[in-house]
Amino acid sequence: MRGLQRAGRRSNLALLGLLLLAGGTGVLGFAVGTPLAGRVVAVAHGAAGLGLLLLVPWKTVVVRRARAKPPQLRAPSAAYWLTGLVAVCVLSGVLHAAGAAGIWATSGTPVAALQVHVGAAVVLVLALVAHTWGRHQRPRRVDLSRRTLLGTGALAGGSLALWALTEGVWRVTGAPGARRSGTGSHERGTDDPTAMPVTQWASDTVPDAVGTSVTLTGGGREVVVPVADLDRGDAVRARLDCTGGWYADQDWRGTTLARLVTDHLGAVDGAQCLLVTSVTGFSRRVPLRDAGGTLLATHAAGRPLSPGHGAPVRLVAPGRRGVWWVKWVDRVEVLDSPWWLQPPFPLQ
Ligand SMILES: Nc1nc2c(c(=O)[nH]1)N[C@H]1C(S)=C(S)[C@@H](COP(=O)(O)O)O[C@H]1N2
Ligand SMILES: [Mo]
Repeated sequence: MRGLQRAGRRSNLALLGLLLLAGGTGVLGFAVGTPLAGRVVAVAHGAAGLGLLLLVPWKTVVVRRARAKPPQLRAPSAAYWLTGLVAVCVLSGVLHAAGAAGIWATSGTPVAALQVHVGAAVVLVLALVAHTWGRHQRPRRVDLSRRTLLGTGALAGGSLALWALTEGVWRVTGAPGARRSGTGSHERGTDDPTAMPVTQWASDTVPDAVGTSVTLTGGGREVVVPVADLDRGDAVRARLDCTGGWYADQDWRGTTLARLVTDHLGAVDGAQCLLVTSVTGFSRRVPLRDAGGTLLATHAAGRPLSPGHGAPVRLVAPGRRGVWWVKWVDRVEVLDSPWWLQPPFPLQ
């Protein structure tokens, strides 16, 4: 009985650990944009999610045992809800990874599986908090025992093996999943902006009217720069990688933020970051050190931007996720406060 209890406690902790890891890497995955960091986070996320499947047999024992207790001591049917939610999360995650996301797409934006995944995950977090509330497990000596460490290692190894197995399946079957980027995104519309999805972060919409200039402020000065003066031939090939699960590589053209500021304002005392704001109010603060590689782009693949993609001018922030690539830029402000003084993700 003791052994069973300990096994139950251990599988509960392992379950919670994997869920926290899956949730944490899920959120982090939205923030990383570079190939290596994206890869590490995406692998950890996939392995943690699939590792949950390895715990199913053990958790079944725990739940069965709870059922055998008098009703007032039983885990409520929350267990079934949680199991269902985890199943939906894992299944939609695997479907997205495989590349089956487009199946449910109705509006041309093939992100449905991922939306189901994120939606179910949010509900799962709430349900999990409700379920574990009052079931505090105080850390015990045994948690650091050799056996526990071995068990943790076995679970980690098994999870990674499961993840590798799915990747192998995509390769052997030729599923689109085999061609995903390091962050886990599927390619859509590289070198063809017309085939690239038009995506908004949350509640923003394509504006009816946009300006024909960008207002630049800093050091107590204000300059209105006509859009026509923004095509300075600064070019960069960069990947727009949306957290909705797709990416596209394009040749972008316009002017770097560094050149914009130098040309029109010169040196600005105490400058720390550049606040780039859309006509819609959507904004991001870009660190000054990135200004040389960040573009105000007027063209993609040699053609002027389409309205959906941010015409007449948008931000191109290489190495950062799509959510940083402010569309329909209206204002650029040189600020003497740090770039990280902003919510990690926009609120609109
Ligand atoms: N003004 C504004 N800019 C925005 C967004 C937005 O909602 N509003 N969404 C961002 C997100 S999440 C992405 S992925 C890209 C999508 O660019 P696209 O529609 O040109 O593909 O724009 C970014 N720029
Ligand atoms: Mo996005």
